Amino acid sequence: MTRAAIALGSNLGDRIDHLQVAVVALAACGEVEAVSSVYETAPVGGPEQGPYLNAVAVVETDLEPHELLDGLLRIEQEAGRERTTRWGPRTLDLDLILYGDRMIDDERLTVPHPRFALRRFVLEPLAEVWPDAATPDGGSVAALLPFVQDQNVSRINRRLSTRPETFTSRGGWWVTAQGVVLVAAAVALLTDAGSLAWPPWVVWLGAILAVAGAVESLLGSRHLGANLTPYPQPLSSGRLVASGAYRWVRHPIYGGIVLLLVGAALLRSSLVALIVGIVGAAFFWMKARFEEERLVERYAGYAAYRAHVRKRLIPWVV
Ligand code: A4P
Ligand code: MG
Repeated sequence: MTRAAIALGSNLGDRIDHLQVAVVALAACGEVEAVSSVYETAPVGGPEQGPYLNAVAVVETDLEPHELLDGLLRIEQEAGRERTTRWGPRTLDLDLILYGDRMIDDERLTVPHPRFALRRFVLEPLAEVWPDAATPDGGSVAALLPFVQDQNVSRINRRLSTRPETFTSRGGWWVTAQGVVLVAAAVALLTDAGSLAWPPWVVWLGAILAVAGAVESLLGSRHLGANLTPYPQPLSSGRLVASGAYRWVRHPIYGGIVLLLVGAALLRSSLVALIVGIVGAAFFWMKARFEEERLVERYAGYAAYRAHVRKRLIPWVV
């Protein structure tokens, strides 16, 4: 068994998913002993391109170095890797950084990776999982770190798992809770009408809010087309939905539901429904926040989209 370090990088499409799938797939190359944190890193070299997510995995392997390289290339292929420009954007890049303390240099493989010592996006995660790894000059990985501090690298709050885990399964709790909120609102609206004697203008305000909410939700779903998710998921190659309602507000469907719930409660003069509506507003605000954290991790372009479209749920309001 030999200990090998593999650097993972992605800046195209669903970045975190590509890294996650790769970590699980690495089991075919050996035993995945440790996986570093995930770092968002400024691109080094190549054309102008979006930021990368990088990480390093340590694998105990029985494969010979060239067999291991073949395994890595296969995983890259499965992630839809296309080779166009050198150092250009990529769905997934897997580089063999170290293979024990072996030195290899032939037409297919150079180990240690020729540029790893110059790159903070490799050294920082590598130092986390294998700090005393020997470098060709006889030093250690940790000792190289001070020389690359000027490069922009920040650790994100997300671990990669060696077992398959999906955004959908993690989002399952939110979807269930959303169902509970919506059912509670429907029950309150049906059973508690007229519990308060509100003046007519409040009832009118409720009608206006409810209609505005329905319009906002419908506009939101219309611009998602077949890709019906309530947030601006990229359509293809990382291009975000940025048309229609999504030019003004980042979560129009959720925002519309909030307006509809509160508006309908006022319209029906129902205190219980109003309370459910307010709880629902807080809930959808938190759900939108959770999804945004995931989207920022996943898509290189999402942070820029967020800076451009500032409102989250209701245009001009919040
Ligand atoms: N090859 C030779 N040695 C190795 C090795 N140790 N590991 C050969 C993997 N492959 C190795 O690789 C081309 C060929 O290199 C392979 O077929 C293999 O036979 P490639 O993946 O098509 O090309 P590449 O990755 O674009 O080339 P290179 O020169 O390895 O690129 P780098 O140096 O990996 O740079 N900025 C940030 N922030 N984060 C990044 O991850 N990555 C790059 C790519 C540029 N800038 C980046 C990042
Ligand atoms: Mg590569």
